[in-house]
Amino acid sequence: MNGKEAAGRKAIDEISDGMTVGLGTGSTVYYFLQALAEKMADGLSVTGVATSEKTVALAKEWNIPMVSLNSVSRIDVTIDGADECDPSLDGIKGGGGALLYEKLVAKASEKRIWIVDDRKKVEQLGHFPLPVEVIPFGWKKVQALMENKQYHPALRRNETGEPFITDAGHYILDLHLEKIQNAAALADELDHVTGIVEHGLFVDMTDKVLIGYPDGHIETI
Ligand code: ABF
Repeated sequence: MNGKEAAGRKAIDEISDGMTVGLGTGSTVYYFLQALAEKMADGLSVTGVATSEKTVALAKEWNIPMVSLNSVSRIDVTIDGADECDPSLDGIKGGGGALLYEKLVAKASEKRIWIVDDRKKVEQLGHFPLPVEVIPFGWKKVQALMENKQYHPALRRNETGEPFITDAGHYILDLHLEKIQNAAALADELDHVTGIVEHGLFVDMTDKVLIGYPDGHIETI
């Protein structure tokens, strides 16, 4: 068992019968969905709210009943991955391109839990490029602004070299910052840039992080 699988399977402890569960995106969440499907085969009953088309497809494959975010009044708990997490439980998300829907689901959740392996645990955010979701119209103007700020933006491209397109039809600029001195201040700055739909700084947006290690043990922060 690797760290991601250990964390993914441990997250099952947070789920109880009848819950509405936000289902994140990524390979760590894949292990959680697998464990959830096993528990459902033993009688657990939950309803899922997806954060990406990829997750919808996995949930369908494993017969996890899904509802849309618009149709639920409350999400009991959301289990999601992350790309980096620091000691204050702030993180960078969006390496998989699902940051906008993930943040919408997280904001609608009573409780949020991240599941990561030990490689995601950092002292300071920023080494992982910060995803910034932008609308295609005028994206080069936003890129130029980020360049002027020395944020070293790079348009995310897919394997064919075309711009990566998010589920919402947007582009992503990845900011190569290396170190983020003040995540809250940077998040506020990006929140006010016209053309930026959302960014991957999740500040004060998780209640618990389950960190899985290669030997299978779990650290909870
Ligand atoms: C998703 O999980 C994204 O926000 C993040 O980029 C990704 C991490 O993927 P993995 O679990 O595959 O490392 O929630």
